[in-house]
Amino acid sequence: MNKFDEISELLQRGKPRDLSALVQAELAEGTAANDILIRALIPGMSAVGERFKKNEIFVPEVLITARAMNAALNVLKPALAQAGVEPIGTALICTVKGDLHDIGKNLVKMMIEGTGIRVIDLGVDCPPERVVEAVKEHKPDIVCLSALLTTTMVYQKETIDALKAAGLRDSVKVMVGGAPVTQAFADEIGADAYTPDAATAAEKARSYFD
Ligand code: B1M
Repeated sequence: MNKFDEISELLQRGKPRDLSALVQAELAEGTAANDILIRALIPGMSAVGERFKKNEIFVPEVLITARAMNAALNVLKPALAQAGVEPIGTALICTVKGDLHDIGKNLVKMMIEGTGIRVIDLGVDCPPERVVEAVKEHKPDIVCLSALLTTTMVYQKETIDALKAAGLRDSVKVMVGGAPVTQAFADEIGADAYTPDAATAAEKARSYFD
């Protein structure tokens, strides 16, 4: 078994301590954080998703894996985020109302922080009104909305509509993403950008300051 398979295996078995130790050891040996992410952790989560879909595993097992994934992401965080100097701008990020998935959001947050943008994280299950309040309070340049469920994507639209109703829509760029989200959906709801993954989201966010 190669090192990436080993990391993926520990993730799928939901072993946060062993997983964090192995990820740390790989970083110390010079393996790139991005390789660990793309060749081990993300495929591991996809495998868990497949087994969840086929009813081979259930919510408690997926939660345990999610905890292990977040532990591994915390180990990768310093390597993914470059040491920041003065932030070039501010972004708000959240998972929309009704949606508790936070791994993708956390990853997008880390990668955007890595470009020198300060990120304020409103967490999960974030209703449109809370985003509006936070935009008033923090005056961000960008609002990032994550949705993992077909039933919660609609709150990306509702959040954009709430920003419009509050007269704040033109003060921010709205970026949307998450597994069920597409470019067509983003266009339909009037988002400024759709990006399929965290690295592209970070690139796009950075491009607003070029
Ligand atoms: Co849930 N779940 N889940 N789940 N879960 C999915 C999403 C699902 C596809 C599984 C499946 O059936 N195969 C399915 C959704 C079906 C659908 O709507 N199309 C599903 C379901 C049905 C559910 C429940 C309804 C199950 C139930 O209770 N019966 C329930 C809903 C709870 C709720 O939110 N209200 C539920 C619960 C859970 C757990 C709590 C157990 C757990 C989440 C724990 C946590 O996040 N802390 C969980 C998990 C872990 C998953 C899977 C297995 C993995 C998601 C994940 O973290 N992927 C997922 C199956 C899958 O995705 N294969 C599944 C890894 C992560 C790195 O990828 O989040 O896609 P992702 O993020 C990517 C991109 O999408 C993008 O960048 C990231 C990385 O490059 N991106 C953005 C994400 N957000 C972005 C924002 C941006 C830009 C890019 O903005 C700028």
